[in-house]
Amino acid sequence: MRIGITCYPSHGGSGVVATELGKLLAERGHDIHFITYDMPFRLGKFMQNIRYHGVEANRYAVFKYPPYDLALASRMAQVAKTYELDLLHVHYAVPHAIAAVLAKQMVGEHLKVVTTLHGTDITVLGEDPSLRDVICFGINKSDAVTAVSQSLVKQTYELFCSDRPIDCIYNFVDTRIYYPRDVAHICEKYGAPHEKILLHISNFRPVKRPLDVIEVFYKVQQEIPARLLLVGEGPELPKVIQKVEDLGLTDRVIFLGKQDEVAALISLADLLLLPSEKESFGLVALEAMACGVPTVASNAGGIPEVVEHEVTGFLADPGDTDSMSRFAIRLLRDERLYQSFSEAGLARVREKFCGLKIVEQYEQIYYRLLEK
Ligand code: GMT
Repeated sequence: MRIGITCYPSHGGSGVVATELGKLLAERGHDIHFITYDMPFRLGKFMQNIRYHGVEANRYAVFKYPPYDLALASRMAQVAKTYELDLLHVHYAVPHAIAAVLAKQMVGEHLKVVTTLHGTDITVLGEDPSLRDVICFGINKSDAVTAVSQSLVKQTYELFCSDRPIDCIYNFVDTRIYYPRDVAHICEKYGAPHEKILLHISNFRPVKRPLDVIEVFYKVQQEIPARLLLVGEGPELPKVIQKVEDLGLTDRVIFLGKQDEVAALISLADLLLLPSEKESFGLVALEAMACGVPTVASNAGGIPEVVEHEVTGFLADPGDTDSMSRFAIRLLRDERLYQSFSEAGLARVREKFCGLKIVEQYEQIYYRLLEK
């Protein structure tokens, strides 16, 4: 098949999933065309059947806002015509689904549109009156819609009262990249051998509750020698830095900023913290599981579909940092429990979230549409 993929190319779960899916589809012989405003950061090495088409919005002086959505729709249509695409698979509803529907109108009915909902495009933006109707339009006019967890499927139905079918296709990890790596040689950079390493990776937006990460860590390090690695940047970061200082944790917390390759960093950690307010899936918890690292998280949204409570990690209500720290301490102190969580996580990844199985589910949807 000839497939156009549009996503946010910057750091973020939806862009990662879209890029990894494109790479796997290319490995299976499909022609993949990324249509994005920048090269997706995970695209990596050159592959003959992957092309990149940039999107540039005109900044003409009359425009208060450069018309990116229209430029995207126009580029999608252009690429679809030139390369005779069979379908556009867009990740994140706003504005990608709407731009794709517009492109389809320019190109013709034969161009199919698949929209994958990732979370905040529904749970946050879907509640914004300025976007609600247009998101609903994008969902209803797509030829197929998928969501990354059952929880997100349910929330989409509730918010939009839509009766169009939405398939749940879980996110996945490439286990050739995410596996328990031997990182002994870099461990000493981040902590002494007797110290446990806790890790948080996010975009530091309020929905991730990064201040709770610091609270949990504060309680853990009172009981167990530990360090905290923080990966990513975002609006809450200044508050996080302040809290780290206020609690006297400066020499225990390491800020690593944005990182492109996190597999080795994850393998370095003993525990991942993900105390989010909202989370449709929690890709980073899956990546951690694939590296044999258990997670202590909130039970928000789709997280319980990824992290099995008391089997591969522990879950508590968002904001309940007392329970989260108690769970973390219990897990870090009990070697046998830790080992069983780590092994159960690896098995769960193989069983439910392996790339090959997931890519086949997307292919089934594509073939179903093209046969129609
Ligand atoms: O977490 C974010 O704010 C980024 C967002 C994105 O678009 O990258 O993440 C969403 O999509 C990821 C990939 O499907 C999911 O793993 C995240 O759970 C989801 N984030 C939220 O629902 C808050």
